[in-house]
Amino acid sequence: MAKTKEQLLAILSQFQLEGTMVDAQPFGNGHINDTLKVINDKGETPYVLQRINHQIFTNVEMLQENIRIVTEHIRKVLEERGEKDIDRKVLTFLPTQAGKNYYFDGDSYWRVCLLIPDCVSYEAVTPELAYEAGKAFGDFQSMLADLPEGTLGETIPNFHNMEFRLQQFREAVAADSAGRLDEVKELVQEIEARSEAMCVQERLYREGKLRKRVNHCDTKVNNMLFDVETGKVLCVIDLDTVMPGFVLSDIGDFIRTGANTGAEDDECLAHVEVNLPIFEAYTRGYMEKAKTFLTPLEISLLPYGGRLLTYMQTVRFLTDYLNGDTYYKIHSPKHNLIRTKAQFKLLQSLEAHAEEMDAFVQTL
Ligand code: GN1
Ligand code: MG
Repeated sequence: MAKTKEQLLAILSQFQLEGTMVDAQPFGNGHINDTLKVINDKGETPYVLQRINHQIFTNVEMLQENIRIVTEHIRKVLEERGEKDIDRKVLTFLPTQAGKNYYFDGDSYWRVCLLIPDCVSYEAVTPELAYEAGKAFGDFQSMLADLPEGTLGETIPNFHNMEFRLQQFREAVAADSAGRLDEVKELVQEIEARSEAMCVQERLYREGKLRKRVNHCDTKVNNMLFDVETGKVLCVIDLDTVMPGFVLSDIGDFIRTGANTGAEDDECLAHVEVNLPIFEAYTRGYMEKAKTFLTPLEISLLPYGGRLLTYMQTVRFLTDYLNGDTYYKIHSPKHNLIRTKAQFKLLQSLEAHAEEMDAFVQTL
C-alpha cells in the first residue's frame, strides 16, 4: 500500500531523529524492500527510511537483531583498527521512541538509518571497481568470521541452499499454477540436467568437509557505497540477508551480477557473456582478504561459485515465473522469463569458460 507524505512523516515521527523532516522520496532500486530518502526542512537528506518486505522477511525481529549484531560487531572491529569516519563505514540504525530498532504501524514494518553522505553507488562494474568490491566483500566476511556459530539467525531459511531451491522449483513445476509450464519445458530440462552437479556444497557439508560461514548473500556492486573523493569502498550495505550459509554465495553472486557483459534481465541474449577481466579482478580482491579464513577446498570451489549462483538465480526466477510472479517485483508480464533466459545464457557462458576460470584461481 502506497503511503501519503503525511503518513510517511507520521512514521518518521516514531523514530528518534534530529531536526524536522518534511518529505520522503523513493531511493535506489531494490527488488524486495521499499527505500526512501528523508528530506528535512533545510533541504538535506540525513536519513533513509525503509519499509521491510515482511512477506519475504517474515521474522522482522530476527532480521533487525541480526543487523544490530552485525553493525555493532563491524563498528567494534573498525574501532580496533583505529579507523576514522566510522559512521560512513558501517550503517547506523536509529531507535524508535520506544527504543526498538523497527516500527510496526499496523500493516508494515519500518526502519531508519543514517544516509551516508558524499558517496556513490554503481550499477555497472569496471575491473577497478570489481577489485575494490572484492576486497570489501572479502573484508566484510573476514570481519564477521569470528562471530560464534549460532549468533545470527537465518533471516530467510535455506536462502542459498540449492537443494531447497530445487525442491521449490519442482513443486512449482508440479503445480504449474499459472499454466506456464509448456512455454518453459526446455528450460526445465536444462535445469534438471545440472541439478546433481549444482548441489556440491550441501553434500560436502553433510560429509563434514564444508562448514557454514556468515555471508552477505547479496554481493552486487550496488550494495556497496564508494567514497566520491577517494573512489574506495566506504561501506557494505543491504544487510538483510547477512546470515550463516555456504561460502560460495559472496563470490558467486558478484560474478553473477558483476561479471556479466549484459544485464540481469537482458532481452538481447547476445549481450550476455561472462566478463573475464571482472571475474579476475573481483577474485583477486576477494582472495586478498578472504584467504585468511578460506580453506583450500573452499578456494578451489570459487569459480564454481559463479556457476552455482547463476544457476540458482535461473532456478529462482523460473520458479517465480511458474508460480505466477509472486516473489520478485516485475516490470513487464514476462519479466521473470526474460530474467531466467538471461541468467541461463550467462550460466552457459560461465560453463564454457570454466577451465580458464579454475586455472586463474590456481595462479593466486
Ligand atoms: C533480490 O532486492 P535485491 O535486488 O537486493 C534477492 C536476491 C536476488 C536478486 C536478484 C531477499 O535482491 O537474492 O539475487 O533480487 N533478494 C532476496 O536480482 O530474495
Ligand atoms: Mg539489494
